[in-house]
Amino acid sequence: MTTTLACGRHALDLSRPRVMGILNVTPDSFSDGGRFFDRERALDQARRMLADGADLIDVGGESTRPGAAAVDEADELARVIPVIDELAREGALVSVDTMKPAVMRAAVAAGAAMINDVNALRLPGALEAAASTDAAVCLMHMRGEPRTMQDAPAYGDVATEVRDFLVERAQACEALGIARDRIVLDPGFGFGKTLAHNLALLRALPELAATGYPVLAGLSRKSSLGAITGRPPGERLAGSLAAALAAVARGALIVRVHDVRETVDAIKVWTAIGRDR
Ligand code: 7PJ
Repeated sequence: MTTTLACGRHALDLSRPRVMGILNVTPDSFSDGGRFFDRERALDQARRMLADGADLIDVGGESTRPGAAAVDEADELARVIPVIDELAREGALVSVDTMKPAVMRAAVAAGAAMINDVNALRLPGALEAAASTDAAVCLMHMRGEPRTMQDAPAYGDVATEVRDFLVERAQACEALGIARDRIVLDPGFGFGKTLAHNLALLRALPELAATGYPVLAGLSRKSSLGAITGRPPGERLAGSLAAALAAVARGALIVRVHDVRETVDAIKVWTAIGRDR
């Protein structure tokens, strides 16, 4: 089966796994260089990830890490729109990581070709905002909200609950006119999940892929890898590569990562070995 994801003016060929580079456009707490400095730093990092083989760049201006506070809409727009505009002008396939309908619309108007929503378009107006564009949408499962989601999350059968939720959200998208070939599903590793939940979701990834929607997996540097290895975020590269390959081997077609160069190499080797699958 060959899958092509319709992303606005781009068509992303998913006949092999693709790498999404993570670009956080948040104020640098170690500098007082202001917005221009933050923007140039972000653009440099995005260009480096593209040169390293990233297929798309996920631009985010709101931290959704466990415990993070919400960001004001005007601040989020001011952070992400200039960066999206410039990267799209340079020809990159740009994704916007946001929950807010107004940011989705402005980002697509500035050239974003994918809307990546950790909230699966559940905020009022988000479904309609996405449907008003021709961008792809990544629907991610999250239990609760970032501020409190790691407070004792509990499930019956986590893989089934996550899959059923995502298929229901995909159907809600299709009902509003978002074509099936624009939809990506993501189990949302670390978003209201314990280590055991994350491992169960990874093992069950083939069942999510069997829905027929392309699957995106984001495990890069996440705390589950820290729990397994005892390493802080900056030392989780090896764990992140193992997790990315495990996800790809179980059917993920896009991996969302910080370390693009290393992940691209790992997937190239994995793909070469598996050519005759
Ligand atoms: C994810 C995301 C993820 C998608 C973040 C982090 C936390 N979007 N945004 N999937 N994670 N689709 O990168 O550690 O797993 S922010």
